[in-house]
Amino acid sequence: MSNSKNNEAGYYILEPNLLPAYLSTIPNISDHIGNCDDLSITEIGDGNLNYVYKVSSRTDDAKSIIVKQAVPYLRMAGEAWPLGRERMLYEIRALSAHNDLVPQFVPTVIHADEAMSTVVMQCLNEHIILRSGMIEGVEYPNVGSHIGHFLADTLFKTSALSMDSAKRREMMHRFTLNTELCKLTEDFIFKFPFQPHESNYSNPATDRWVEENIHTDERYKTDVLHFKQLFISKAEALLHGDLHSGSVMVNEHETFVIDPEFAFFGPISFDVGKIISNFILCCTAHCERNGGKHYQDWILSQIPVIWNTFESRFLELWSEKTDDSTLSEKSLLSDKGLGDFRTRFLIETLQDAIGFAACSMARRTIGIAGVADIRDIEDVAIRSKLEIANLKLSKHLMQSRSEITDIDALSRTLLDFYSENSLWGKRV
Ligand code: ADP
Ligand code: SR1
Ligand code: MG
Repeated sequence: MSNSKNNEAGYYILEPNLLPAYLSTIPNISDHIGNCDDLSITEIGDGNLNYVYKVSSRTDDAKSIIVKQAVPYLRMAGEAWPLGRERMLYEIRALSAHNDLVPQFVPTVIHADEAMSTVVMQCLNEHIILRSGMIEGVEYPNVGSHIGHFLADTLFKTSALSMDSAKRREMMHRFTLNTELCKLTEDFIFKFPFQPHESNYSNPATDRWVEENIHTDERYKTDVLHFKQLFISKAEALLHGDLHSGSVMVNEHETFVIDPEFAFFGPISFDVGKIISNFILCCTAHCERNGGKHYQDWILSQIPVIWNTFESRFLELWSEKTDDSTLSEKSLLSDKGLGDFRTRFLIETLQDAIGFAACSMARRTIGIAGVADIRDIEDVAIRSKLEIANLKLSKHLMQSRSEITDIDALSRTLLDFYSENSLWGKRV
């Protein structure tokens, strides 16, 4: 192949017909999919950026793998929007780091090919995307605690609370140049949704409200800018960087976190806030979807489960630390001083997570990359009602975050908002 998409040494786009030959060069691949001449290949990518294939043995579907390749453009926009393939390098590095830290929550990597911007990994055959399950109103008994556990372990163990100074800087160095994806976040989460922009989504029933209550609200936009600055400048831990409910795969028992291509060293509260915002967006959607109040209650119960598991596991890891990290400071502070430092750290993380959640809710409502929970609702007026509700809630959370000093206060704030705005669904 010799077109512009295939013009770099060692790289070509893995069209489905090229996959068998490519896979046959991977040592021991037959252990995973059997004979490479007898494969079933399906493109299952529903993400915004890359191509994802499920490759299975024709005779045994249990023998399946996932092949994910980055192409040199943004999939959702097409070839006219170039995007460097380097993102796969960071996905490979983050998957490897997460496999070291929390192997129970991430797919196993079978083969990583930087030249081809491709990763071959375990196929989560018995799991579905959390967003899809939540849209259908499925309650996953372990998902909140698994997400909290994933957050605590990945974030604590890559922070200066845990790592030795030099090792941490070496690790940061391996993620610092995830430039293009950080820039996507800077623009598509913290900028374009908050101003008129050609990439923004439009619902005629919502547009005017956005113009009058978002684009002209200097106070709110100043807060958004504050969080953009935090995102850019607070290199606290190795983030997943795109932890929404489309990056989590689940079943009744297990939870896996996929798609860490946005990984970089940023504020812990960004990952925490992003996933919480996705639970809130889905909660609002079920005011009109089939889950109704019953499912909304379940969703709202999971937010404290995520936070409480995150907090208790984070503190457990912290208290186990001996004094070899940059910030554990057992030799510097008394137990009381250290306790105060920990308390302040966690309150700040919660409040910043609420601010990031507010930004994320607005971008998923106004920006190009919406969430199916809301965007797939066909009735324009109903969709608009939910969009405006999410934007009002974003503003409310942004404004009240400094008064929220524990997770119960966040739960009360959410409950009050849904009650005061008549946002409970019919099924109870
Ligand atoms: P993108 O980077 O384009 O956002 P994702 O990594 O989110 O792509 O993958 C797109 C879709 O492919 C996911 O929503 C999921 O349905 C499927 N997928 C990705 N990884 C796996 C996996 N390991 N096992 C099963 N399905 C997967
Ligand atoms: C153009 S922005 C695309 C979005 O999709 C990814 O999942 C990230 O959330 C990114 O912001
Ligand atoms: Mg992705």
